[in-house]
Amino acid sequence: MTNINSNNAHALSGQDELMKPQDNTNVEMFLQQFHADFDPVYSMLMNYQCAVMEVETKFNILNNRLSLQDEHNPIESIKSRVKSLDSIMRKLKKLQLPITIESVEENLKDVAGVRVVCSFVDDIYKIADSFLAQEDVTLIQRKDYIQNPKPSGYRSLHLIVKTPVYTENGKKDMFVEVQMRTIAMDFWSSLEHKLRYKKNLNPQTAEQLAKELEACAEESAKLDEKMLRIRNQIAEDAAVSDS
Ligand code: 0O2
Repeated sequence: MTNINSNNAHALSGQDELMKPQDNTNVEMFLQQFHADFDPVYSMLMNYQCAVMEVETKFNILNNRLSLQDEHNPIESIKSRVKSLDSIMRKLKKLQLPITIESVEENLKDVAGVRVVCSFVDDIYKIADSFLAQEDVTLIQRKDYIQNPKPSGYRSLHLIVKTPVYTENGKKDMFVEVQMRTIAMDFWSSLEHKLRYKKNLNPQTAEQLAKELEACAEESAKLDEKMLRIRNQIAEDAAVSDS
């Protein structure tokens, strides 16, 4: 079992002055200890980074292939992140889970995150189906907050998948959280995220803004529907005039 202890946690937080050897003659011992503490954590984060790159590549390839069929790029942008060591440790603590690498890999499914932003809602489902049909992608959990928005108004399709990364020690299956949404949903959720994390807002203002945001989410969903209808109408008319 590999503990994430204060030594390797500090190392990854960039607080390397805490790691300075007291005496130069001890440099070798210090380095030995440093690598023993640091390397397993670094390797874990690297595995998540590789999983993110694998998943991003899959979406980039799907985007290129589907653009041949539909004459538009269904994906507008892809954003990825690996959770920071601070957030990983805080989440383990909040869930009262052991602070070990094994515990991270078993229990946390959102350390690697990929956000896929599409122009149109139907593209989200088309791309999700093609992604999930790939043999090295295993669906673990699907939450459709587009069909069933959260009370806040939040809309997105969430997929937790497992996908392999190939390391110097062989294959390792990694969890990746994929969030798929339209440009409008993404715009909304970044603003709502700001409100969610503003600690010093007066509660009445916060409640008022949350209500306004809920109404914005409804309007924004209607806009997504209208844009899809218009795009389909353009495609149908173009097909008629081509025939
Ligand atoms: P952050 O800071 O974005 O990473 P869990 O992830 O298991 O703790 P839950 O509720 O089971 O929580 O997962 P869920 O509902 O699939 O949500 C996970 C992520 O979706 C969140 O991660 C947010 O990124 C996003 N999300 C969910 N609900 C909302 C919402 O109402 N508003 C906004 N803006 N984003 C939302 P984190 O870790 O909570 O936050």
